[in-house]
Amino acid sequence: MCAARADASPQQAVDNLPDMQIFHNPLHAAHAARQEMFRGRMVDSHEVPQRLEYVLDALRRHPLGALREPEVDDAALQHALQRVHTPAYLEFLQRAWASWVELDPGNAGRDALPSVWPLARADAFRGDAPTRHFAARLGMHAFDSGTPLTRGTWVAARAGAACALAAARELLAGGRSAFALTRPPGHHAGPDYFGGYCFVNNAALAAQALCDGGCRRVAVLDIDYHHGNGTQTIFYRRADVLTVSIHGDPQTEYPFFLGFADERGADSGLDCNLNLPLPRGSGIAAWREALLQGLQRVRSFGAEALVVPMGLDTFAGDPICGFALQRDDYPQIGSLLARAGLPTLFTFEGGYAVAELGIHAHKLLQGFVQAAA
Ligand code: SP5
Ligand code: ZN
Repeated sequence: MCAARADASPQQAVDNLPDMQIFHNPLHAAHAARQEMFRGRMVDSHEVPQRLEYVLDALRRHPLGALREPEVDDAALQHALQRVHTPAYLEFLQRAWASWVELDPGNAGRDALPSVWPLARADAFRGDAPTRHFAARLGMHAFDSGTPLTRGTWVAARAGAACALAAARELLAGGRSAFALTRPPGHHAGPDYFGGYCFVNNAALAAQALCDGGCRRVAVLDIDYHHGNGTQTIFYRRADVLTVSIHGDPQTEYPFFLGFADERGADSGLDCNLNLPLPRGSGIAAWREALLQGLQRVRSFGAEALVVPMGLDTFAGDPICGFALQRDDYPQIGSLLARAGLPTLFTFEGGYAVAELGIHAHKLLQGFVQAAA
C-alpha cells in the first residue's frame, strides 16, 4: 500500500532539475531567540534565522530541485501533529507566549526559559502535579534551559511541521526525495517536551505520516551531531519504525541522558533502535563506518522509506560540537545515503557554523541527488 516505492524509477526531471522537492518554511524567522542559558551564563543563541537563509540561498543559486512552500490544510496538519505529540503539549505550545506575558507584562520583552523542573524521578516530585502555574508548566514541558521559547515559536514550529508533512506526502505520491527545510529543528522534541532548540519533532511527524500513508516500515537515520532523543523516544516501542542515530557519545556530549549503545528499543520495538555513539574528535573514517553499519540495519529492517534528520553540526568548524568532518566529506555522505535506494526525506536539524551551512547542505544533498539519479 505504500506508494513510496523502493523500486520506482526516478521521476523525469523538470527543467533539467533533479526531482528533489524542497519545502521551505516561510515563517521560520518568527522564531528568533535572543539568548540561551549555558552553564550559569546567558550566551547568544546559536540557533538563529540566518541558518536557514544560508541553506535557502545555496539551493537558489545551485538548484537541486523545486523550491516550494508547503500547502497543507489546518485539519490535516493538526492531525499529523497529534500523531506524535500529546494534545496537552500542543495546547501548551500554542498558548505559551500569551501565558508567559500574562505572568508578567514585562515578559513581552524577554524569551521564556524554564527555571524549575519536576525531575524525572518518582521519589522526588510529582510529574503529574496539578499545578497550572506557567512557570511550572514550562518546567514540565522542557528538559533544558538552553531552548528559549519566543513570541513566534509556535507560528514557526507549526509551519515547519507543515513542511515535514508536505515532504512526506511528496514521497507517498511517488517522489524519490524531499527536503523539509525548516527551523526551529525537531529531533530533540519528545511526545510532550521541548529542548535542544527543538519544539515539534519534524522527522517523527514525517515518519508517522509515511506510516499512516501506507508504508509498512519506515527507517529514521539521524546524522545530527547530537543524539536524536525525541525521535528515539517517540518510536521506542514500535516495530514499524526503526530509529538509528550516529552521534557524539552521551558520556561527554549533549543530551547526556540518552543515546547510549545499550538502548535497543522495548516491547515489540525491541531491536528497532540502534545508537551508534562516537567519541568526541571522531573524523570521517569512524563516522563513515558508523553510517555503513546504520545503513546495513536499515536494509535488514526492510524499510520502504528513509527519513534523515540532517544536522550539519558534525563539521570540524562547528562552534559547539566535537566531530571533525570536513567540507568535502559531505558529498560522499549524501551518495552513501542514496545507495540505500529508498525514497528519502531529509529534515534540517542542527549546524552552527552558520556561514558554512549552505555549502555543506548543498554538498550533501547534491551527493545524494547525483548518486540517486
Ligand atoms: C538540534 C541541535 O543540534 N540541538 C543542539 C542543542 C545543544 N544544546 C547545548 C548547547 C551548548 C551551547 N554551548 C555554548 C557554548 C558557549 N561558549
Ligand atoms: Zn545537533
